[in-house]
Amino acid sequence: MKMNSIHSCRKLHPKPEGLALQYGTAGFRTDAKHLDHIMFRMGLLATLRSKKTKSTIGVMVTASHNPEEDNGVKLIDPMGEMVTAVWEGYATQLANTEQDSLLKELKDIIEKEDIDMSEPASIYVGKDTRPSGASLSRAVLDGVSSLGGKTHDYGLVTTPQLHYMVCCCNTHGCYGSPTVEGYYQKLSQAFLQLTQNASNRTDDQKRLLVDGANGIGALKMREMEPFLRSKLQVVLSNDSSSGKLNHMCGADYVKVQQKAPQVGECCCSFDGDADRIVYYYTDSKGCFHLLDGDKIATLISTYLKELLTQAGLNLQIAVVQTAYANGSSTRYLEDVMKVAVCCTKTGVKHLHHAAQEYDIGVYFEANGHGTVLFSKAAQKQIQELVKDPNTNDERKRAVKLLESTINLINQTVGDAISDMLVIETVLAIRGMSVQDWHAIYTDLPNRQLKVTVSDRRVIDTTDAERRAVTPEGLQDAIDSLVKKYKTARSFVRPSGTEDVVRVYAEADTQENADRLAHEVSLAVYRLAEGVGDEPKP
Ligand code: G16
Repeated sequence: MKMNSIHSCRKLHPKPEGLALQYGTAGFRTDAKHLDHIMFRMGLLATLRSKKTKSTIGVMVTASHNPEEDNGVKLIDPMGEMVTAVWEGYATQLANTEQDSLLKELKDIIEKEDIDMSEPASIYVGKDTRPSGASLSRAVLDGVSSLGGKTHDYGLVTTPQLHYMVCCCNTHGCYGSPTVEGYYQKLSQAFLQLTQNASNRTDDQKRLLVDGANGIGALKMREMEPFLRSKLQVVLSNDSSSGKLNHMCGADYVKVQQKAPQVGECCCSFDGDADRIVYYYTDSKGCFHLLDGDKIATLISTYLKELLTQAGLNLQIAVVQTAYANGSSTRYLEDVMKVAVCCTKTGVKHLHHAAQEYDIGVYFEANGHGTVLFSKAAQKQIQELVKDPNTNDERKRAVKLLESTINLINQTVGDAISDMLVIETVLAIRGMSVQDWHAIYTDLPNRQLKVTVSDRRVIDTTDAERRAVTPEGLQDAIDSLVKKYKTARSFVRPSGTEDVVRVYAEADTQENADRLAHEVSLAVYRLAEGVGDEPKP
């Protein structure tokens, strides 16, 4: 092992003494100026992971929905999924080790994991459009080369594109070709195939206003447009040409503020690294209507369930949600659609794992982060039925649609571009407008707030984050506040991407949801050492 080169290189990326950061919901995230050493060390760790798994590993430099000044890093495992929990632990240890213990920490990981250091290593690196991305991704590359690993720097890509590349590489091209062009070709071919018979869509119905959050998604959408051959007319706003990343735009702004950065009959917003999407429209009275991750999960699972029935396939389909899922969506899925629903902690990694338990697992966080997983067995059954000469026309049509839908979906992770094309496909095939989709069920009014406390780790939760275990008295306080309102629910949890506690409340009216969220925020502020002024209504 080339310890000498680490010795010399680590001087370039020193860790500020005492700084401690956690590998959170989606990697490390904080102000970009604190991240140089983290990036270098994640380059080192990714190299070890690559040697251990004998596969290509991804490192994405992004802070997604966070403000432009922040940055972060996510590690991507061989099949394009998030790195495993044990390695998240190593990431935190390595990140927080003081400079003079760095070599010892590396040796500990190598020993624990029994890594053969003579194995080659290959790392794919990507970044979003943040100004800090260039120097931070160089620090990742330095880390990899310190341990003799090889890198492929994809430069500016969306997070899901990098996940896709990693999966393509490790499946030796079975998942697709590991290039940005290969990604556009795979998705656009599936989209064109799926929508070829939905020719009754008017130009107005093909028109979609896309808010690119002033980020990488806007750049990549522009590149992809010619591949869609006018089957979808994308009108881009917040396209990175002038505005600030995620500022008053993007999926997180739309979902949390419940406000539209653009007015139209059919709009969607990506987030900063294009792994989330939400839809919305403004009606003739000027009212804003949101179609979030829950609505997307409902639309897609209804479509897949219908195709399974038409194809005569007996595959189990389930929807995975988090505590943020609107109560109405869960009721609709369970009671009307008769689909199994399961709830996990926040974080795509948790939903992804749960979805792998089913033949078809549709997972979406309410914030618009999600995708669909098809088990190997399910994909095999679908492919066999396509080839079976005895399949009648109706079944053949359904099973071909399923096959193309699988190609359109980025199964490695939530992907705003892929999800958008799936949604447009479903709407086109079913002849639905966004307004028809919105009318499927009515969301319970809800509100999300943030509270700043001196140490958000004092809040510990259980039951998929639906109940607070600490600080003492907080859950009792929430329970008695919830009792004051009809069809109400509320929970609190420490964010894993920002230094805040998140508060969620839903109730029978918007006024009550707002009131409950505020009262719960006050309880958090008082019982968990709130910082600054008391939350105002
Ligand atoms: C990340 C995660 C999501 C999570 C979101 C908010 O999204 O990938 O799973 O829902 O952060 O997490 P938290 O509430 O813990 O801050 P993104 O799009 O920012 O990568």
